[in-house]
Amino acid sequence: MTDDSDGPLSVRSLNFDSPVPARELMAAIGVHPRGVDIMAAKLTARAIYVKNVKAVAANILKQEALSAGAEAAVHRHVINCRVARSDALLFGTAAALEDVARKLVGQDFGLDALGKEISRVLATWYAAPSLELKGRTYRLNAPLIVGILNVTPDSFSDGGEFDAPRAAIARARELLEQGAAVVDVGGESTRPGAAYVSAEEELSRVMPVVEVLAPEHPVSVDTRKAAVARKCAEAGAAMINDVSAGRDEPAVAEVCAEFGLPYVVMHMKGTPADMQQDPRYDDVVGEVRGFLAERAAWAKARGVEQIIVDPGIGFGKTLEHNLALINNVPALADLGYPVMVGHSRKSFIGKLTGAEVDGRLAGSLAAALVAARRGAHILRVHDVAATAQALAVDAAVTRA
Ligand code: HH2
Repeated sequence: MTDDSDGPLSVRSLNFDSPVPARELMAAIGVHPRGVDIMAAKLTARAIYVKNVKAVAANILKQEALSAGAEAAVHRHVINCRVARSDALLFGTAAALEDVARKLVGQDFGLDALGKEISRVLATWYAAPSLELKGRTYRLNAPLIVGILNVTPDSFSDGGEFDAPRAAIARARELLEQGAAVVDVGGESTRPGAAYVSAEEELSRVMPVVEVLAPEHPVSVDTRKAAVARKCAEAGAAMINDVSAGRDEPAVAEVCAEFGLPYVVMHMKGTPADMQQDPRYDDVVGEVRGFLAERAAWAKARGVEQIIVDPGIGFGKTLEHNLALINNVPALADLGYPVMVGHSRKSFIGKLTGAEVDGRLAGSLAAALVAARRGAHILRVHDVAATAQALAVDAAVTRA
């Protein structure tokens, strides 16, 4: 192709999964640095799901969205107020959505609060949270890997493999060398149908490992029990991972507050004993998000400073629920807390592919990459080396 100028004129398609190459290209074109900032916000379209807006407010939302160059899809009877309320799908470039939020602030009919909430959500899209573990700060703009170490006789994947302390400690060191930032030590299996373990029994399993590792390395402890959390915190544990989110023993949160430890609150419907008996939700993403927001606020009110939220893949969820939660990590990340995803080797991969537990590596890596691209900040995995490699290649290719 040519025009009347000197060189050939050409056109080609680009893909910008990450804004980094686009910014670099704009700089190479010679765009003013301020222009790069302004235009980067117009690069990709994103969507926000607004639930339960009054019809009058939905009409205004639609008008403001259109005038900002965005869109708001609302119920067709909003225009004549034949419905009292409507959900809205608001979408456009980040720049346009910011404009919509600004225009809503100060308006009636609940639009002021909506505008402020949209602004808050938009801010979470750009600022990666950070996590402080044993005095070291991790900026979570790339996923942190948490390696799983179950010192149990009955965990679904590695049960019985590492229940002797020496084997467990060696395995932990291996996970750290392979790229885990943290090792999550668990002394009670929470697989579906698992039996309850006493605090004494759990302590006898985890303490020999935590006592050796925690003084040197970031160790997380996967426990629902305050007595276990406390002893491990005293031994130097860096984080507490509570699959009951403080509902079994609220004092777990107090231990985290007292020792200044990050606290993982995970969603589970029911208990490990009954959670897989016909779990039902009207809106799984909305309900899990609401639960995590409530538990995070609860932990914060008890003085916990660092909170991590986790949708609890496989904990009271069908295959469809698990898939929806992994695909909708953005709906969890916009709560403003780091999001952990624990998909590794779980049964949803078996249900999709027919693979047995020890044949689920490829499926686990695929889920890890999708979760990471959707904005998961922490991945809890068994296969650390393979996950680190997959993430490194994914990050390098999308930045090229
Ligand atoms: N999954 C398991 C255990 N603890 N903690 C968080 N935060 N998120 C999870 O998804 C999660 C978790 C279950 O997996 P695993 O530890 O491999 O098995 P088991 O519970 O049988 O020990």
